[in-house]
Amino acid sequence: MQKGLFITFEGTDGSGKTTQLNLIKEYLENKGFDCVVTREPGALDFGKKIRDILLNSDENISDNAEMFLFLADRAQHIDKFIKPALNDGKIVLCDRHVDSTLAYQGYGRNRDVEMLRKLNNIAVSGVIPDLTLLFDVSEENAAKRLDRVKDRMELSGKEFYNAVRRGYLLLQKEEPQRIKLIDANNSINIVYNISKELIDELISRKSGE
Ligand code: T5A
Repeated sequence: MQKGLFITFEGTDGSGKTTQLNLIKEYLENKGFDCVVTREPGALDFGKKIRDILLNSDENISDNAEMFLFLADRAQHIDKFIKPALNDGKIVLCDRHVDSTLAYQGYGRNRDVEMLRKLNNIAVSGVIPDLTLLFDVSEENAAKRLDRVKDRMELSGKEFYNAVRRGYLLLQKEEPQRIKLIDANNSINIVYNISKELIDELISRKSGE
């Protein structure tokens, strides 16, 4: 049985989720919690190879191949890293997880979202995030923040970005208990304070169960 806590950080590219994940890690560690930070794709050696294909390949990767690569990375990551860490009682902070596939491959690439949910369920074999922080940012603000060389996914264009963003907002409406929406157009500090409150609420709720 799972003893730890599983918290995922989601949002479009440039939403600032990695910045917040690192701040939350420090916050929780200062409070004495045992945390591990991880990400999808590419947390493990197996996944690093997949990440390289997905983000850096010049090849014209088909939508199906892209979908299965993200899912393969997740299946291995859950089995070999996330599940064992949760069973050890750790707080797992994960940069992107199942909702990225629904938002990017589902709403972004127009693949059947219900089919993707089923495939996600196979990949995670019963492990569900206790909390998902969704960082929502406008396309203009994200573009300013990502003023660097773009990877293959980031080169998919404005229309794709907006479809992914809308997809995330739909996912949040469907699961408001698990997915908490944060306006990430705000400063790092404001976003951090909101994130901390949501994490504190989760911890006090879980410790009272
Ligand atoms: N993907 C992933 C799928 O399509 N399907 C899947 O199933 C999965 C798992 C992964 C790509 O793969 C896709 C989604 C992605 O396109 P990645 O390299 O892991 O790619 O990239 P991202 O997760 O998108 O991470 P990024 O680093 O691009 O963006 P973040 O994490 O949103 O942003 P962050 O925190 O690194 O910040 C970016 C910059 O903004 C500043 C930071 O200082 C930094 O300079 N910043 C702010 N500036 C102003 N105000 C704020 N509030 C700020 N917050 C951060």
